[in-house]
Amino acid sequence: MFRKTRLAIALASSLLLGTAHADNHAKAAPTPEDAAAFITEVEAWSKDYGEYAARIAWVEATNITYDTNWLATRAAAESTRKGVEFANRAKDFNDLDLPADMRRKLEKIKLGVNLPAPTRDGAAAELAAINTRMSATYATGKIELDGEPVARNDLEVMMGTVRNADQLQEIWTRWREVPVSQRADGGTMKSDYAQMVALSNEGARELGFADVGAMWRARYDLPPDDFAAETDRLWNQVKPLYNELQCHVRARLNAHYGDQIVPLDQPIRADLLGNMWAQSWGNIYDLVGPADADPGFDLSALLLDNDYTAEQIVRTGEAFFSSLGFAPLPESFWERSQITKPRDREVACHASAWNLDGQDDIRIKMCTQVNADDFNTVHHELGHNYYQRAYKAQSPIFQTGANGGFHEAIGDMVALSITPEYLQTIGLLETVPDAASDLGLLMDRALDKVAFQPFGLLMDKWRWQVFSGQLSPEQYNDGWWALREEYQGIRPPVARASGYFDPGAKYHIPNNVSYTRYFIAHILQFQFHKAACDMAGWEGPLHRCSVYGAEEVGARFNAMLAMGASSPWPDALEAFIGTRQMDGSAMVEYFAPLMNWLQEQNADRVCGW
Ligand code: X8Z
Ligand code: ZN
Repeated sequence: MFRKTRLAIALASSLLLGTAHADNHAKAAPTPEDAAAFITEVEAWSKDYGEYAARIAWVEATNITYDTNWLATRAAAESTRKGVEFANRAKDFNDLDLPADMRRKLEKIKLGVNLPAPTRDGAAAELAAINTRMSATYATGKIELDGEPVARNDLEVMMGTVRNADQLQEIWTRWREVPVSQRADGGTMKSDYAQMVALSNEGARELGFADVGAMWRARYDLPPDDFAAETDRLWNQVKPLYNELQCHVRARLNAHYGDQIVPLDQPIRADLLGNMWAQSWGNIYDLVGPADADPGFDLSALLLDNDYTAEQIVRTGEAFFSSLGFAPLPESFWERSQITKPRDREVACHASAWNLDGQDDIRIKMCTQVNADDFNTVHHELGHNYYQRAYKAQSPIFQTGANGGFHEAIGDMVALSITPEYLQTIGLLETVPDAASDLGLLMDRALDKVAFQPFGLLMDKWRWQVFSGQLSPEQYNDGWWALREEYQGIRPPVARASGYFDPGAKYHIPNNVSYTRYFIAHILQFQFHKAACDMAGWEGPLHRCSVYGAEEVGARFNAMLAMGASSPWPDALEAFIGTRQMDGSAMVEYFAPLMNWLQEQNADRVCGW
């Protein structure tokens, strides 16, 4: 089908050029040598243009101006145009019998463009301009509280510290005005988003996919429908635990805020959960933690009491990886990273990790604040950097995670080893709480990790519905809240008119970063952690296990990381933990004592929403 389209386009342009007569004989069937030459061409272009585009993207993300947006748009358009061309050409080799390695590279090339543009003239540039605009709107959108401008970064922190429901509602609603505020040209992030969906779907269909959602789901070495079913299977493993947690948290918020604000038969108000997106709830531990099992310390407070700086947090993260046997970060990491927010310019504060040259020029870009959330995020980002460096010897086509979930799980696995015992080892905590505090420690983790899972899943469920056309632009917001209610059991603090675009208030939507990767990562990191603790000979409860200093774990870990995406992900999983299946039971096992406690707490409560 697509082949026909391409031939038709080629024919039309050769007619225009008046050269139709010269090309009239049939093209010779491609050979394995042609395929090898094609792959070499893609690899060389990816390495060369990839570095150029990455440096432009870095300059833009760390200094957002008219000109850097212009440059970033140019480079993104060219990357898309070329990526789509390669994806199309890769299909020429569909019928060839090729070695597995070459076949895998060709399949990766077909899936290589995040958002494909149609091949017609100007489409890639138009799509790139839309994406730059959405991204810049998210990063730089201005928000005022009481008539004063407030940094977005500070608002995110306030959602975790403020305990006044009216003030929380105010911050929450202001944040969500950005995606619908009108530019001088009359457009909004919402109108851009709808245009982006139409254009990229057109591109995906030209490439032979049903829509962009199907293309994203195809990146997991499984047929797209099987992958969606796999995520549902994993969710069903964890859902009973989430439902108990939601029920308990609602009851405790009810005790704090009263029946008016937290009615016991309703989903929970999304602004009361300690996070701008209600995606992880660790910041309300003080309201919902078990009273008689307090671990007796608060990581944010410990960092402040010990005068930690942002850079020290990063050095601490590096030291953990060094203890596993990884080489120190290069000097250039320290010279070139953006660790704290610059005062004098606009930047994209959302944390990310980069490899600029496909080799050793690794960096993080953060607006690090000294608190527990960012302590974890630093480990998360460094995980990306160590993975990038570990697979640098692979072909550029394989320089990525075994699947997206692996990339997001590396640093998180390490952060699961931030136990009280570990904090004592590095001199942050004086006294390790005894076993009586275990429920508190588990609750703290569950508020971050278990609470996250339905959000991790629904972000892309929403996008799958949007890309498939099940949700029209008029239905974007209602469809979003239907999923938020169904999966998370939360609701907006005030009724949301359908004209709003609340999904656009979350970084990964305007930036088109697929999100199932984080859901998968939350499953995988517990599998990794359990296996790593076994390797290290740990015999106690999993939440007390830290693999700090376990070089034998580091060696096995590195074996998986060095593979990049060169083999299907079950091979990578097997290289590290010896099994080939993703499985939520490691997460369930980790939280089993908490599950028992939650069930007791909820025994006389009416759960559900
Ligand atoms: O976006 C991130 C990282 C960068 S890959 C900071 N995360 C998701 C989020 O913030 O929504 C990490 C957890 C989920
Ligand atoms: Zn990440």
